[in-house]
Amino acid sequence: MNRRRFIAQAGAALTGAAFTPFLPAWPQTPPDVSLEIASLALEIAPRKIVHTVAYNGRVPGPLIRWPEGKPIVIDVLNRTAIPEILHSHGLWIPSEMDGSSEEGTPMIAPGEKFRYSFIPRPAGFRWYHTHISAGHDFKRATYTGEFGCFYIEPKSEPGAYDQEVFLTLHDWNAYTSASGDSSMEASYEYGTIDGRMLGFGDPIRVREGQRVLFRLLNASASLTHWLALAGHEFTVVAMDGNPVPNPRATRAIRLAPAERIDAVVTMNQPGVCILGETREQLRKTGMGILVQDHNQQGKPKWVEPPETIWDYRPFASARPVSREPDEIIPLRFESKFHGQGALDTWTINGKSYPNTDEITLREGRRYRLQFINRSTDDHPLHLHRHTFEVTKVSGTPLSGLNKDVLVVPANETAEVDFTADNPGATLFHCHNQTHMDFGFMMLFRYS
Ligand SMILES: [Cu+2]
Repeated sequence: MNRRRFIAQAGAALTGAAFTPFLPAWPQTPPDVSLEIASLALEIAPRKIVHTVAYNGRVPGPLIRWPEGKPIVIDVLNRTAIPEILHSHGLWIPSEMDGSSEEGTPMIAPGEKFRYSFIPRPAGFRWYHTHISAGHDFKRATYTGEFGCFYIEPKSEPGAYDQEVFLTLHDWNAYTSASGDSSMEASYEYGTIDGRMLGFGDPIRVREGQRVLFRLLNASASLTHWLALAGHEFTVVAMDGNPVPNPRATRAIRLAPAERIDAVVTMNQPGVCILGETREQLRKTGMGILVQDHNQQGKPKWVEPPETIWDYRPFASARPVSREPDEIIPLRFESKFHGQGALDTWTINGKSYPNTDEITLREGRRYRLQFINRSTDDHPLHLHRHTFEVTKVSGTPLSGLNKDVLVVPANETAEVDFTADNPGATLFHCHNQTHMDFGFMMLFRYS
């Protein structure tokens, strides 16, 4: 709308019978990014439709690519019937902009708009997603298509690759099914990469000998995924957007919910290849994408990777951290079984959110979180607004591995250190949507 028409309409409104006051409540400067949250019928394969919610009518939402340190303004309009909120995952931003109502960011009421403005940092592969709870409604929150990649460009990009490809993994149409110990967990009807089932989207086009940098995000609400690419090797260069001390090659990659991996692949197996879930039953739900050499046709190739156990340790430095923390915070995770067919509830040090203890941090101090997983589930643990250094995994000290999500396997322990350098309420939770919604969450506050 141009200015003249705007004034004309405002005038018409003033003289009209149904007078509504016209308040200039909204900033007049245009945003850098506009996101609109609305229902979407997403065709993940011909005539296979999932009914979901997404940003700007697409899955994933638009890639936000932005220079580190340059202020950004993101307007989010909520066209759904429930309050929404946008979390910027992995960024060092104020609590009021972080997109967590528990930290104090306002919710966006149905039909309303909210302006997020902050300085994106640190550089690297971050992402954005909804941060509402789903409870028993598996059509809400991170079960939907409300996610997108957020790449914060460093001042200088090493650029040791020929092509960059962002890929997002997601699972759809969740239903509850009994796990081995007869407690309930989510299973899914379909899996997609970038919103399409294996074989139904555009293939990734490459040339033989090309070095392709894959930026992989698992945006599933609760499933951990394993990926392989038809015999190719992935050289993992970053985890959760942060360079790893010891980049090394692997035939299969494990990505838990909310984790990211940057990996370089030299395309040295011609033809059409499947980049997909290593587990056949999940590949059959659609979790995969074709990688095609420009000049080649043929039957898509799949090569089973050698049996792999994922281990963070080889990517880190084997030297223990030199600095001891100022304080150690033990966090014990347990589940409460509520009977056959019911969802478990979760406790941190014996209490469920919102009754979990609040941890008080002092600015400038270095803290060690001691994760003690006394449950039979793996947990992708996420700390908002800070980056932590993984300092111990399965009893092995290590250093240099900086992340914002860490998987602590069933009945294992791990330790991470972080500096309290971003005052404000800070949420800590399991990134499995059901675990989070049923108690697995706590707040850190600064004194
Ligand atoms: Cu969990």
